[in-house]
Amino acid sequence: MSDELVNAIAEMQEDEALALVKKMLTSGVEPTIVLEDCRKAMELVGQRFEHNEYFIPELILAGELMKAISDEVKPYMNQSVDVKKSGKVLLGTVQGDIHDIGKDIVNFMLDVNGFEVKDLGVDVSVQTFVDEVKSYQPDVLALSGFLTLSYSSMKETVEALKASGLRNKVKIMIGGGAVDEQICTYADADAFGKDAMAAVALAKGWTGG
Ligand code: B12
Repeated sequence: MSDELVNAIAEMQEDEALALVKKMLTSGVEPTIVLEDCRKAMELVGQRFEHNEYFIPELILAGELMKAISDEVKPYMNQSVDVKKSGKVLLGTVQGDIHDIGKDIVNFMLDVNGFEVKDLGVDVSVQTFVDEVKSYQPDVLALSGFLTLSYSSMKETVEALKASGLRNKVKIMIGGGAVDEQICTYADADAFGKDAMAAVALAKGWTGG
């Protein structure tokens, strides 16, 4: 069934994809498997975009479809994990970047795993992150970014926190798209996570949650 879902999403067959997701979830397939299929499908969409087979409208459609699927998956995640608030996470997509599908998955995975999450949305300015770290006092700051240009926004955000004397008060994790260890070193974050489960594992590791 998995390949079917990957293909339906990548081919923009919206109704078929949603029907398959519902069928998988009601027949007991783990929600994380559905999300992994979505990730594979988005990789295909990205490749087709790079090869000029897909254009911006397809990216938008894929984005909307991912959001609809996330809404289907969310209630199943809630059922599968025990809820106890174990720390505060401040989350946002960095300046210049409006990709939020991955961030939203990170948000709900942290939420269902017991974290209080404040989501600042997309294209969040460096100053907003600094102000919010000051007032919300999160245990963890989670920066998301999918564009190459987001790496410098991540670095600038960390630098601004250092300049404000807040850097040592918060653990910083970064993620999204092609973010890796190298970007983590470049931005001087504490860790990077390749997916939402990694985000949860990092946050738990830091808060003892
Ligand atoms: C959908 C999409 C869009 C949609 C976004 C809709 C939305 N609401 O988010 C729209 C149409 C708006 C869009 C716009 C653009 N896009 Co776009 N987009 C994509 C696409 C196809 C999928 C991204 C996605 O959502 N994937 C699904 C999620 C679930 O993926 P995921 O990485 O597995 O997510 C996990 C991890 O990233 C991790 N994670 C995420 N955040 C965090 C944070 C932390 C702290 C941690 C630990 C983990 C973590 O957890 C997630 C869940 O498990 C990608 C291609 C791709 N393969 O990624 C291109 C892609 C990212 N886009 C690209 C481009 C170029 C653009 C545009 C510049 C196009 C244009 N010319 O206008 C604009 C940029 C607008 C802007 N300023 O941001 C390029 C980026 C190239 C680059 N290196 O800079 C890509 C890679 C496509 C490509 N191959 O060329 N895009």
